[in-house]
Amino acid sequence: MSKNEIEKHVKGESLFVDDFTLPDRTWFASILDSPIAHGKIKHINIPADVRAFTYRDIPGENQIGNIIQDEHLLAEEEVNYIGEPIAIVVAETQEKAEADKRRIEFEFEEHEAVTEPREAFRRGMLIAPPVIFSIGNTEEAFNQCDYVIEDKVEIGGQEHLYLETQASIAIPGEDESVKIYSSTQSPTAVQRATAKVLGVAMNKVEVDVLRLGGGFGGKEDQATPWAAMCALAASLLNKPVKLRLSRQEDLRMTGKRHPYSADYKIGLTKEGKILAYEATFYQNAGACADLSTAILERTMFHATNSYFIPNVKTTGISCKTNLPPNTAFRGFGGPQAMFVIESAIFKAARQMNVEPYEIQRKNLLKEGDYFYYGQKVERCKVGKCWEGLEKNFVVSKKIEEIKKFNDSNKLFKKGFAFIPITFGISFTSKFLNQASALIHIYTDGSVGVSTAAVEMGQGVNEKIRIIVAKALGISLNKIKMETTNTTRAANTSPTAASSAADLNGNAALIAANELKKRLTETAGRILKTPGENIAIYKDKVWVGEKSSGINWEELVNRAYLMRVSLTEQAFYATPDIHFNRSVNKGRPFAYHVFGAAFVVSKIDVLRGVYEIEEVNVVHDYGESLNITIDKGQTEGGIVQGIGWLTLEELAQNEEGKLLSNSLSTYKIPDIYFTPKINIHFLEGSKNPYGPFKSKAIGEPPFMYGIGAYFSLLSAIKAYVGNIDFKIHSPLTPERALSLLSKKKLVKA
Ligand code: MTE
Ligand code: QUE
Ligand code: MOS
Repeated sequence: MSKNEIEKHVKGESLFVDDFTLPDRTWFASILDSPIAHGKIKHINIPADVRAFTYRDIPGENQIGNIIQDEHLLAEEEVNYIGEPIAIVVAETQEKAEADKRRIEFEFEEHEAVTEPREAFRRGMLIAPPVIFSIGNTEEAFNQCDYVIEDKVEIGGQEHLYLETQASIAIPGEDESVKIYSSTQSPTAVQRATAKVLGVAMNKVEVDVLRLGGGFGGKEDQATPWAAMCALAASLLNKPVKLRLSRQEDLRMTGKRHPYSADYKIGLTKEGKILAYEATFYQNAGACADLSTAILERTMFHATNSYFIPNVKTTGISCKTNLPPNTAFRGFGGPQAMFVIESAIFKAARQMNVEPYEIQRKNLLKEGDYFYYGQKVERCKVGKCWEGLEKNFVVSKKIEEIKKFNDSNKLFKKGFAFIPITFGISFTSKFLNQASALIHIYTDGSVGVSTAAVEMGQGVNEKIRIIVAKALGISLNKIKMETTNTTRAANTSPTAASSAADLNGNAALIAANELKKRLTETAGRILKTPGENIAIYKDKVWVGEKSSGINWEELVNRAYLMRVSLTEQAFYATPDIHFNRSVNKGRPFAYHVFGAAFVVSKIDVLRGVYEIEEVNVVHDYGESLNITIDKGQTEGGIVQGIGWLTLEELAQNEEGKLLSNSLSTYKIPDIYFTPKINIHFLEGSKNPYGPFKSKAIGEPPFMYGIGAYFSLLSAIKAYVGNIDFKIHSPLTPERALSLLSKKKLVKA
């Protein structure tokens, strides 16, 4: 019997890297990191009795950059952010490694640090040349508009705060090989970077991943350095080495969701039709590229959220600053883009003296429209989801009640906001849209499935088990998901872009269908009837409607004796996707996920403290593989999205030092802050690109959190009146209070 993840988590039986039994003679590593954001290392003095490795000890290349080769594993002469790794200190115990680290003396020459993206842009510090996406002619269109609104938006970053910090164990083997246990979303990225650093071939590096205690994008590119440092130390010492960051180290040294600063210009007719939209996104990339360019590109794709706009021009600028390299985080740049257009609509509504939802509804995407990057809008469900809010939650009545509440309450005000979402599914780098699966059926009928998918709490393993069980016609408990291992699934794409269940599930489905076909033919041979008369379901072999008396275990064992292969490997590559970067047009996404939410909030006007009361959602799941998992992903995403725009504030001082460097200064939503979440599963959606017509779920619900921000602004407006606000996220209680204080108090 194989248990599912939830059961193991609840019973405390799930293992994480820190729980693994260590081999004898394992040493422990601690990382010496830069205390300054920008400068030169003048000298480092490592005492003779301290074991430490610097870039000089690297046998291969000191380079771990993925998309752009601009990231050292260990700093050479220059440091570019606080927390940049300089040396790996190793000892027989963790305590000794840390004590030894404190005995290392160093001297720096400090240079000026830049932490703001617009400042970096002014100085020409860019990760890559700016990118422009456009359609139509915005300048001409603005001339035809009755309203044109221009403004700036400031968007904060976000700490991933996965429960399990970055961790890895490396065990050296014979012939220059190394085996790495890593908490990574991208086993192949770890394998490739480690091979490069060690100067060995990729087949010398085996990476194994059991599960992650959360990733959220923070272990896509950024699990790599820790695994590579661990492997480097293991290889140089010829001993197993464990490296696990403490929470404070993890907060200090790893990158976060990108903060953005943006300019926009939106033009509308007096009827509320959006005719033109321009936006410039200044992305705060941090000190190296990491995945920033791919993230910025997704920002461009989602610039118009769920709206059809005929004239659009967006500019994306990835700015290099002296902060840890910012990285993937649920939504991958999409949420920032959607926040900017929602800000523009909020401001336009103020100017036009209408509710934002009137503009939102009037401009929703319709079947057959085109996204401004050239993709046709197909199987569009956003209008259905929006209408579903009234049908399922009678939101018009909720709005009436909110108005009544505000009329009769002075010290508390309620607000509401609608938020539609449209999120493209596929990696926008086409080559990443591939996956493989390897299925073994053992002679006792039990099944082992390996794919490239990494389980990180999102339920991908359970979804793949469900797919294989359905396809083979056997019960779930016969199927075990194996670890994600580079020797069983090679050249893996990261588990990311919400695509892991689609890509790996489709690969597993192909493999399972092939095995099923083979076993059906085998049963036909045994029962002396053509294969097409045979069916396998409920763990039994059936001839037509009648049980054949042969069960799954017996069939498998007979097949083995008849020398029929009980193993299948399969490959899946998403069809129908393409994108031409010379014109920035194409069909980058296999499909889109749609949804709409209505968010109610309440604010204490004297204190600025608030509550998000309820989030009502109609979401398009396709045909859900598992309703419990999909509901959990929706709820988790919503709470994480609300946290990003409300409580979670990353504070740095001008020298680039993280001030919100512990959980007492960085606040995330807890169970008391979590709103009531009501979810309606949209009916009648079938996704031709998903296994068993399902849809991806991991990232899209995060963006319902945007509704919480504008719901709070609506509550603040109910108190201060229709005055102008600066849009600056997160809307912490402090910031809310400062907006509330703008009320002009008239003396009686
Ligand atoms: N859910 C949990 N519990 N833990 C996670 O780390 N990561 C999110 C999302 N949901 C995450 C999660 C992110 S960023 C992505 S891209 C998807 O899960 C990835 O998994 P999927 O492709 O299987 O949906
Ligand atoms: C969404 C994603 C990713 C993405 C594009 C998306 C992602 C990712 C990459 C990427 C791109 C180019 C590379 C590379 C990775 O693109 O997670 O190694 O060379 O890693 O739309 O989630
Ligand atoms: Mo998710 S940000 O694509 O790991």
